[in-house]
Amino acid sequence: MKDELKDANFPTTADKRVYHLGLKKGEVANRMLVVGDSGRARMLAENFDSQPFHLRSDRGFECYTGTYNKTPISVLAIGMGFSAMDFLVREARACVDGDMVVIRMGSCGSLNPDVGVGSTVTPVAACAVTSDYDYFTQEDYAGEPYRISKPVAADPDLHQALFSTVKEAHEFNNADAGTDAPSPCLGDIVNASADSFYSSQGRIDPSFADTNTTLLQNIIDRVPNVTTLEMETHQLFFLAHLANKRQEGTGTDQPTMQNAPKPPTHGKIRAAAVQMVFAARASRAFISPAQVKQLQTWVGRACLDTLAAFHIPVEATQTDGIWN
Ligand code: DUR
Repeated sequence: MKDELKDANFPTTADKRVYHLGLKKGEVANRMLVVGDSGRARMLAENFDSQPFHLRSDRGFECYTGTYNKTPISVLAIGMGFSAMDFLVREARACVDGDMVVIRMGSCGSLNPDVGVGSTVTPVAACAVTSDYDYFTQEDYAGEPYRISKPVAADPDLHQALFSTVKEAHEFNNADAGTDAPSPCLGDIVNASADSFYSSQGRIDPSFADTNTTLLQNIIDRVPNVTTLEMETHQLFFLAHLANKRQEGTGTDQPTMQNAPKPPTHGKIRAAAVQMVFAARASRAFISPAQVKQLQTWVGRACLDTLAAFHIPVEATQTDGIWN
């Protein structure tokens, strides 16, 4: 980003590009498919009707915008973790008018031995597992080393649409055939999103005083239906929740904002996620590259099909754009 940045509160360039994604209005569609991996994004963009717009920001965020079944969609690669998802949702929000429909497609670990490598899971909700830093640095701290939040729900309509499309594709691809372990397709489970791949996902590392030997059991005991572990979905569902609260005109600590009108060009954020099980935590199995390729091809198409078919009211769509 070579241009001078304006406004420390929400930095943008002179031509209104957001600081980290490098995008501006018109370059990103209302319908977004968000992944972590750059190669996965490139592969998904091969499904577009024609050569898409592509931008890679200096910070490594990538955006492909094109049409799929004649409907504008953006595929975004954001990397990993809560903060990457935070940049995506907040900065993409600033680039899009109307409703945002966001599906996160990513990999995850499984806590359930019956949900093995190669399974697909469409969680109804996600909780956050975060380190309580004071536990590790303060003497006689009364709290626990990890905080497990209450789950935040996916958008019910988008979740339902995504799950039924994924399930249909799962059956069509006969995804269980030829695998040793069961690889079911589930839609009624809860995800736990962690602030580390290691400590807060209960991985034992003798190099660090993580104090996490009972963590996985604690998560299972406290979060009903918890099945998967990854690092982004809670942040997506949580930010959609905060944006939709503002749309209702509630939920801010700034007195002058309490009755302020919602941002006039913004609509709802509707979010859902589908997760592919790469790591089975009980058996320690990890997915093979060949299985990844096969799985992400059909799950990716199911996500694009869901986004293209999902109804957005006409008044809540972007009017300008590079695809016009
Ligand atoms: N992921 C996990 N834990 C797993 C498997 C996959 O967090 O056990 C997801 C989240 C993150 C990336 O984006 O994949 C880390 O490999």
